Amino acid sequence: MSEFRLTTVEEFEAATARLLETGAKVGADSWQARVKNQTPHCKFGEEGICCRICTMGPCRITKKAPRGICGCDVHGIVGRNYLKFTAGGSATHSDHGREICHTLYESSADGCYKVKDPEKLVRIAKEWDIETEGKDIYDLAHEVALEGLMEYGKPFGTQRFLKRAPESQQKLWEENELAPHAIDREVSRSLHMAHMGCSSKPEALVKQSIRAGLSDGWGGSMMGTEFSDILFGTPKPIETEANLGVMVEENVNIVVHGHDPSLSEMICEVADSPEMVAYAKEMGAKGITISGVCCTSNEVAMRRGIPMAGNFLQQENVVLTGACEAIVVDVQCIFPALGPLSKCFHTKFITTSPIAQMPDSDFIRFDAHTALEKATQIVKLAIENFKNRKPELVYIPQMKQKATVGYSTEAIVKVLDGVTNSQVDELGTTKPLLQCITSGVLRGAVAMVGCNNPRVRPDLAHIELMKKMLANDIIVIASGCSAQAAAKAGLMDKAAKDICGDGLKRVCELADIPPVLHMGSCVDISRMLVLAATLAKDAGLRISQLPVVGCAPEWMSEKAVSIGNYVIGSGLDTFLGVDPYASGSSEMVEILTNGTRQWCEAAFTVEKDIEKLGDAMMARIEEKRAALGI
Ligand code: MSK
Repeated sequence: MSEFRLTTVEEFEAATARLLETGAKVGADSWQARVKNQTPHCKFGEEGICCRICTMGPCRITKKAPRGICGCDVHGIVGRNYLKFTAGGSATHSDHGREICHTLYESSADGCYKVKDPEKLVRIAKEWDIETEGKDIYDLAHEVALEGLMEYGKPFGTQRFLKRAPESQQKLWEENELAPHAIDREVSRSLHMAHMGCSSKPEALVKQSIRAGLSDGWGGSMMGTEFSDILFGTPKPIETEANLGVMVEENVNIVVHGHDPSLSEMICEVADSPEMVAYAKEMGAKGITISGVCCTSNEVAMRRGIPMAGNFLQQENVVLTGACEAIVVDVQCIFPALGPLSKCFHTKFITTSPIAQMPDSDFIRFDAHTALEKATQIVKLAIENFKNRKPELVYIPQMKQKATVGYSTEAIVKVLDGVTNSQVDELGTTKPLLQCITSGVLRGAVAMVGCNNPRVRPDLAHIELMKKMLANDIIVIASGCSAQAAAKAGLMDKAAKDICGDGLKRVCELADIPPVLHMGSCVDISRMLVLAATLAKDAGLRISQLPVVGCAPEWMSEKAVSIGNYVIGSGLDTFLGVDPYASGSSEMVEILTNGTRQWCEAAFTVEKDIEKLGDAMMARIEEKRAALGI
């Protein structure tokens, strides 16, 4: 009998409660307490009906005051807020992608950053019509990076990676004026449209939201993913572990948090060196443990098997263990609360990017030229901090699960080759996966993404929805904090096949995969776009015809709205468990949940009840199957 057992959300919560007791002893604040202080939330904000884009207001829409001072109605106000939200997310992901372009540009044979996947570099250069013959690999890297950077501001033309989509999708984008131009231009056009006295027509605002989202998904994020692969290697299946129990009491614990792998990769590289391990021993520790939180954790887990301490709402927990010598962050999803919290313990809160500067942190500026030197400084600081631990505050919940991660699109295609008996003539096709879907062995696939959020019981929706999909032979691919929720629960352990329906269980056994495939970080949702595009092309279908849907049941950030826009913009219905501050406008609700179908053949469903959300996803998958006659 297998000893496999999923970890429950109740167990996560019990561990957190124990950590909060430590927090109470030292007077630490927590997100749980701040949620209480912030409740009830502002109704106007929740419904998206407060406008503060000029100083005539702020204007709030009520029955008595149905228009703002400029005369804008509720639909225009909600639409503009939605577009600004999207633009914030698109800018953030895309700027992450730009940083990676710069890192690639700085790569050299004797520098801090090298090219680890030259085949991918050459493949992308050819895709972009860049001459590769006889070129030094670093000359080519610079050329590709420069071309990538031009995607942000080029005056003419649309995003290069759009050509990866099936022609039918490209046609839809062209016909409906959704094809994004330069990435920065789409963000800037969004802010322009949402400025006082510009667009107030919901259709126009939603269309621009989709375009700005697409410039993220098929532009900034896709470059972030692809160029990270070139620099740090394209992920392949690798074993790791997840949850707070990955921190080791006897070791120096360094937690990396944020998004950009340029920092975390270098920290891992340095911490692994014999000199640093020896130094840690000299300082009284047994060794060094690097673990991660949020997407930077996903990046190093996928490529190095670095364990995942937790996801977004566990970032305070790693400090509350009293065993974290340093939490090292770059950009995005970092609680400013980590500053004051770390002061209650011995933990060093180290910020590294001019983009995310926070009070009560040690700022050690990180860049491509000095990466090795700065990473060494950070690791040494953490090691030297080991002696400052307060033993009476140390408690690491002994809770962790095994996980197999590293399922890039390339890896998925490769592992599923073994599933069917048929000879796969052409390496790199998704035909075996298609055969599983067509035959009904798998009913379809769900892309589970996004954050966790105190608005819903954290992690519960991710885990319960995944279990439901697996039991019904729907394979799950996951990224971001959703992937970490799955890993913490044990759904990325290959033994989790035992909770799947017979068809999926068989596929997991034949391909030797877990039923939830870890596809990476938030920018790696671009991998999901490539997978969906390849499936559609190999099947001769439009993306919208595939029995595949997207789901973000606990999302919270602007980036997630941008993602939602590019996922529906690419033809995949998307199911949300949290409303995007749009419920105040009936017109906006209608467009987002139905109207967008006329432009991109997909729309959102918003449903807070997890059971109903899961049922709706399965019903949509079955509808798509029925339409295909499979
Ligand atoms: S980290 S955007 S909390 S998924 Fe990418 Fe997690 Fe959401 Fe940040």
